[in-house]
Amino acid sequence: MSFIKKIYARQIFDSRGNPTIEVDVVTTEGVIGSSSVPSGASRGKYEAVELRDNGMDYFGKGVIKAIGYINGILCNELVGTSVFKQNFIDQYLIQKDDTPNKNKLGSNALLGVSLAIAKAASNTMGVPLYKYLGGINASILPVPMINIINGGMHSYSPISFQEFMIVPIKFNSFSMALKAGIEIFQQLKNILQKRKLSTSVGDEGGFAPNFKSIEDVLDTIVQAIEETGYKLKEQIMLALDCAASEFYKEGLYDYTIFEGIRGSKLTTEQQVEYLANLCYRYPIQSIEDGMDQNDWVGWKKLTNKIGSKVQLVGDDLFVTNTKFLEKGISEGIANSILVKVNQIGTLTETMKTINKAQDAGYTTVISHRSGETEDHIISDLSVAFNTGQIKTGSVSRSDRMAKYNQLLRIEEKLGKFSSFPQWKTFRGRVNK
Ligand code: 2PG
Ligand code: MG
Repeated sequence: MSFIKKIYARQIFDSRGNPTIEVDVVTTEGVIGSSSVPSGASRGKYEAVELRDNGMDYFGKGVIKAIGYINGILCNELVGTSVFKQNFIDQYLIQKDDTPNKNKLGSNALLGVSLAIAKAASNTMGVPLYKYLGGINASILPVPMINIINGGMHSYSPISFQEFMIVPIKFNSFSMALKAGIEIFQQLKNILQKRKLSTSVGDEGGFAPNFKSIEDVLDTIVQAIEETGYKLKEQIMLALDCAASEFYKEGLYDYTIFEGIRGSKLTTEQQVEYLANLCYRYPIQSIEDGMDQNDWVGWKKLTNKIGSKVQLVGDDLFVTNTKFLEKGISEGIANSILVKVNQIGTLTETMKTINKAQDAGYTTVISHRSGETEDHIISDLSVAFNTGQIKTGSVSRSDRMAKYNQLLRIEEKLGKFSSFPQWKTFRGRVNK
């Protein structure tokens, strides 16, 4: 047995230079488990609440209050508990907060502790985190959805959709898939330079130039894939995160918010038609948040229209919460869920959501946040829980590369026991 001797939190800074929390759990044997907490920009309305100080410092974004809860009450009450009691500790954290959206102690305080406990436990056993959590079942490397163009809330590019991703779908290993993604990203840079467009990057490390339209972005990505010598559809598919809740205003999908006068305002029906049309014109394998988080009717229409062919991922819609996911499953809405640990606040609840989705035949995509740190825990979680897919930004900037690099280490460690699911991890249209 190994018991908690001390829990200590400090303020560190994320990839956008905003304060966040790092937690160390120290055991009676002197082992340390550390974790840090990510933060989103296009947050879902029903996510667990991130506690901020709202004071004078850091434009209100300080996390000193949340740190106070960790170093005070949570540390005092958890000292002496075994680090192997993850369920018990998570249950304690949930009850201590005792609000439906964790707004009392803050999901950032709870998550920091929950994840650091798991790290302390795996370090105590001397096994990697993916092994500690997943046992001998942990062997599937995730297919990455690589976000090479950043729009929406993640950049100043005048494009409504937040993420344009490439999906290296037909490769024999994670490392080969990543290689393809990196080469396409570099070729995309060459193309942008030739067009005299900016190659500076947005919050998730993807380029964010002044494109003419959504179609211009997609055509340019297709050009990069083809010029790199990879086969569109056969080897590389496309994926989108529309993050539509960010431009749904007064009952319309309002493209003028990000795109100015060249944008149009679409009704729910027109938005469904537009997305279906894009899937007809481009090999789009996956669309996340194509509809607003409260437009369940629109989501149903989209699912009926293209859900048998395209992976439809609920992010703001499900917020990693079984309550919303259950509604989606029972109403036949979407067919996939984005999983973000800080949307729900504890490791146990994250696991429950993944299990529920997998039981219902929904695909699962583990995801970073736009504000990240060097912590690469989501890579371990993707292998431990067999999510099959990961979304962790572009292939630039260390906050994003940390996750890919950790997956390379895991792949190396698993050796011949690792597998890469290719198209099997997706639902719907795939060129096999
Ligand atoms: C998303 C995420 C991550 P954010 O919408 O899927 O890409 O963005 O962390 O800003 O909510
Ligand atoms: Mg999203």
